[in-house]
Amino acid sequence: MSENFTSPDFYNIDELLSEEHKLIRESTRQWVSKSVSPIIEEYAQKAEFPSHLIKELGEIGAFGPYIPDKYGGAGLDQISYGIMMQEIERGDSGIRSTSSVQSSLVMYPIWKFGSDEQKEKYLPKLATGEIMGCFGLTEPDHGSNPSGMISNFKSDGDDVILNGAKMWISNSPFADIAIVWAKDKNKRIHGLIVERGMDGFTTPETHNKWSLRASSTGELIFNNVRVPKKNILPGKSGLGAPLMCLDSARYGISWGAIGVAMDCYNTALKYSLERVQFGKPIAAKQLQQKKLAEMLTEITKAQLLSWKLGKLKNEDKATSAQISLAKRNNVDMAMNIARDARQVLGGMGITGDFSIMRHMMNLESVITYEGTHDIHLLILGNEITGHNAF
Ligand code: TGC
Ligand code: FAD
Repeated sequence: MSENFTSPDFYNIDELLSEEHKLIRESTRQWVSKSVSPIIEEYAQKAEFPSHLIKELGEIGAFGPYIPDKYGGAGLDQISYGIMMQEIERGDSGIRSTSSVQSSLVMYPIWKFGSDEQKEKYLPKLATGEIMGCFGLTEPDHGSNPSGMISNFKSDGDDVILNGAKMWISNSPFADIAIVWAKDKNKRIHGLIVERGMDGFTTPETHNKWSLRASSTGELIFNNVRVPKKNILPGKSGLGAPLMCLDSARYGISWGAIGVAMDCYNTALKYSLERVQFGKPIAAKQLQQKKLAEMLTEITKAQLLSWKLGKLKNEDKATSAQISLAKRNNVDMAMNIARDARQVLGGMGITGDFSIMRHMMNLESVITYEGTHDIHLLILGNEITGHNAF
């Protein structure tokens, strides 16, 4: 199915894209069809991250697409970044996670808040995938409310001593560096670059997930870890710093969810045209047409939403609340489409012969991480009313 993938474009949204956008979409799409789609189900079934894809993700420019080329990024615009996330997530949300964590949660904070020395040391290697990073904000007792975090550090000469724990961290089991958010003695949040191999730093893997099985998730544990002060990101402190990173990643997810929805829609459409019951293809039945028509409607609305958000991001005008609206809407949209598409396939829909069930399970993580569905609603509620209901 993926080899001949064409995305639904009911409103001719392609007219809104540049030739460069379309080229990026085509090359990313081809890579996904060649390198991800044929192997991803097997890796998901055995709950293993396909680590051989890291080098290829670097080669197609999926690490830091919008980071300037002087730091090894591709220097592309925000719509290009979104299109790449759409295409990669069409393959699998876990592979998009790897790309968006590296880009928006590791390279972005180093680029925006890092010293020149940090940028030169880490960004070019992160862009190729020679080194991989992860992002530690969530703690066992502080998920939706990261400002309550207890991870902390104390000054000791040229170093700080870091203590605490993070959980649910994508890519932590194999990451070479972690961007860790922790409080100083004044309870102010800072970002620190913690390197694998530092004494007292461990990254145990989280097992038994039913979702994002082809992505590696784990903890970050800091037991008196001595981190050089030169590894603190100097450019910004406070909760606003990690939230700026999240804005960038949440924007990418709004596009990624469209990729999942397109894949589910295309699979359901093709199956419904081929599957005959009661003497006719099920596509000829009104109940199945209703599902397909509503899928196409929701995909079209989401495409326009993310494209306009990308324009606003290109102009540096996108607000956090606008990003919350798009992440929340598009992931929910993709979940509903995955559920309906699964039903169109009947019993076949639950097998690994098709991508739908894997997508559906992955979306249970996507709707939870980077701010839950509820939290994004509360962000919008706050924006509309001026009343914080967290
Ligand atoms: P609040 O008092 O509202 O704000 C604290 C400070 O931050 C500022 N701020 C922002 N700055 C930049 N961008 C944003 N989006 C911002 N939102 C708020 C704000 O102005 C304030 O600044 P200042 O100077 O006054 O201190 O904060 P709060 O404690 O009430 O919490 C707000 C809330 C709930 C919206 C926020 O904490 C939140 O978004 N919670 C959800 C947590 C979350 O999204 N975690 C994600 C963890 S990372 C992850 O899931 C990666 S998954 C990776 C993958 O595999 O793809
Ligand atoms: P909680 O915050 O405990 O929420 C539980 C429920 O309560 C949710 O339904 C929530 O919406 C609701 N709730 C919370 N507060 C309110 C409120 N004020 N009003 C109403 N309802 C509320 N984190 C990282 O830092 N880095 C990563 O790389 C990362 N990767 C992840 C990968 C996976 C596979 C998963 C599942 C999570 C990942 N996370 C990561 C963590 C993720 O961001 C958190 O799971 C998420 O922010 C929610 O936190 P929580 O799980 O502690 O849920």
